[in-house]
Amino acid sequence: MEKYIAFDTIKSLALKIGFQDCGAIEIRKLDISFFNKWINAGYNADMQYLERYIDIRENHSLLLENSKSIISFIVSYNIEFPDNKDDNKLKFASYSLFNDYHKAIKQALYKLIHCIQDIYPNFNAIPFVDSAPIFEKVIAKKAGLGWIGKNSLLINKTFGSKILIGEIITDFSTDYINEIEKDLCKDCNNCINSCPNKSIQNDCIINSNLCNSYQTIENKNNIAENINLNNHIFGCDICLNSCPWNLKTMIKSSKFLEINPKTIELLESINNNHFDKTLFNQAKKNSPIERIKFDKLLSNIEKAKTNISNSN
Ligand code: B12
Repeated sequence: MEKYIAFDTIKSLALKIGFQDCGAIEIRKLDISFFNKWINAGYNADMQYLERYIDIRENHSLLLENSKSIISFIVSYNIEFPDNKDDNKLKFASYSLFNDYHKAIKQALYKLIHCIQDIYPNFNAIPFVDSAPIFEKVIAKKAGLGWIGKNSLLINKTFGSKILIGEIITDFSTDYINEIEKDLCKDCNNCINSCPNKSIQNDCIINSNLCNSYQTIENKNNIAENINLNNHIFGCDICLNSCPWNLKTMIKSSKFLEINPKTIELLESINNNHFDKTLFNQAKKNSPIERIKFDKLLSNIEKAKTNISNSN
């Protein structure tokens, strides 16, 4: 029997589950010379894991035997922490307002795969979110879900760039996208100009060494003196918040992302100077902030406060 599924079937199930949109491409080898240049320039900082599995980066089909297609999905998260609206307060990146998106999106993708298998029992697929050596933004762009903005993030015309990406690789063929979105950043340079550390080297090229998101989450060593956290103590949304496409979005978040009230409480108590490790431990459960240790949070807070007092 031919292993084919109509793309409309996938899309209507995905929208019902809570994804904002999806697109499909035929799985093909990628030219990763751009990535190699990025690594050779040292822009991955200490994220050595990015240097591994180059064969899979080049050829995503190695992830599933007889794979035919990658279906890319986007999930909206455009809501802020209440404290983030006040420029004088310390901030968490808005994706950490919700339960851990890796788990939430993967669960939703498994749900989708099971719904498809109810119709096509031999549908074979593996879901991925963030952690696999997959070029998620490039795949999403090729699947017609948006364009790559100057801050290197995928921007969707309807949902902006506060979107997360997940994908499934399957051995079924489907109807592939035949038109990609054109680049609508045009002459806007808001993201480039807004970064306090000038981490955007050139259109689309991020130097992680200078990115507050890297510094506050991934950097296990002391944050360099020249870095200005600009009040950000977990992740950073400065380049996203300066993007006009994030002001136009109608849907604010996917129904399967749940707000975690404990992280709101944690941020408020940090801003009121009365937080402790117990609250941190409660807040980090099923939250993106689980990625850092309590001591790292403390040193981020200290660094952000030093930056604030140096600017006064
Ligand atoms: C490493 C990483 C980081 C690093 C490096 C950031 C970076 N821009 O690469 C750090 C820690 C700094 C980071 C920060 C953030 N991240 Co991050 N990160 C990743 C990760 C794991 C890998 C990205 C990667 O491979 N980078 C290497 C560079 C070279 O590649 P690239 O930027 O993906 O691709 C560019 C080039 O390759 C080039 N290119 C041009 N033509 C072609 C053609 C081909 C064939 C190829 C291969 C490439 C290519 O264009 C691409 C776009 O610039 C992805 C998940 C994933 N598996 O993709 C998430 C991901 C990119 N991050 C995400 C998020 C949400 C963030 C933050 C917003 C979190 C926060 N609020 O703090 C910030 C945003 C900072 C920023 N402006 O990038 C989302 C982005 C969603 C979106 N809308 O695009 C992703 C996709 C995770 C997910 N599953 O949703 N991140």
